Amino acid sequence: MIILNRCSPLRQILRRCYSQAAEITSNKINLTAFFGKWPETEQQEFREHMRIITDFISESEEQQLHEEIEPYMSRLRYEFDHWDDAIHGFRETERKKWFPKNREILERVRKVAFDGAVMPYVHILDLAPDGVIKPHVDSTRYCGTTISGISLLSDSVMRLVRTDAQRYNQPSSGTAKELESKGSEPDAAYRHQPAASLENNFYADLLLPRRSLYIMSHTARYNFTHEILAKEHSEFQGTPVPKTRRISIICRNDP
Ligand SMILES: O=C(O)CCC(=O)C(=O)O
Repeated sequence: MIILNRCSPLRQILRRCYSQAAEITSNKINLTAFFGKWPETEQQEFREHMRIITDFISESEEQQLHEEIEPYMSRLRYEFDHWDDAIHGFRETERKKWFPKNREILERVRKVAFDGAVMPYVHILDLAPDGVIKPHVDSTRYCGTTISGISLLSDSVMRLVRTDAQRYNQPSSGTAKELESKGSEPDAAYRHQPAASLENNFYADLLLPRRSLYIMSHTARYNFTHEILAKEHSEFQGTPVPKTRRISIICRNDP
């Protein structure tokens, strides 16, 4: 159960966000911090294509998801050497069949994030407290326009950095195959790590509160790397965001 004590970092951030009245509509907190010189149209698109829904699941739903996953997950060992070097300190699995009450939650994800069409296998990624997801772009060979994730057990900060690669205007500028032939997707890896430095670039930090759902699609999914900041760098707008063990329940659509 989350108890936000009066001084908790998340509460401080939310209080500050709430006080930035101009940026907030009645039920929308600004959980995105923009850095660098964003072209206006690209920032507008990004806002549409990178959404966070806070309190997407209740505390008891978080618990029931955790209870279903934990018996399997706890038997796996955290891996610190991922074959594509994108993730450290993690264990993962895929699950197709869910208890009915958890199936209902995934049905809500399907409706809100995917317009109905989602892959049947759900990816579960359990990141150790000292685990990290390094900057990468999910391969267009294995994943379509949209990636969504429910965060369990911990808040975290996700950073999206504009890649140097040519802008991918899905869907008209090319299929995954065409992109590969242009050199944008060089191999069959699940995750690519294209050049995306912070210098002379623009990027965004997103506060992902525990029990929120993020929906990353189109420009946010194709033209930006995403990463989960390591605990020693986990801060949002200057306030530390303690990252403990985090489990994400990730849905994707077909390429
Ligand atoms: O844990 C998350 O929410 C993101 C996972 C991710 O980036 C990946 O599996 O490629």
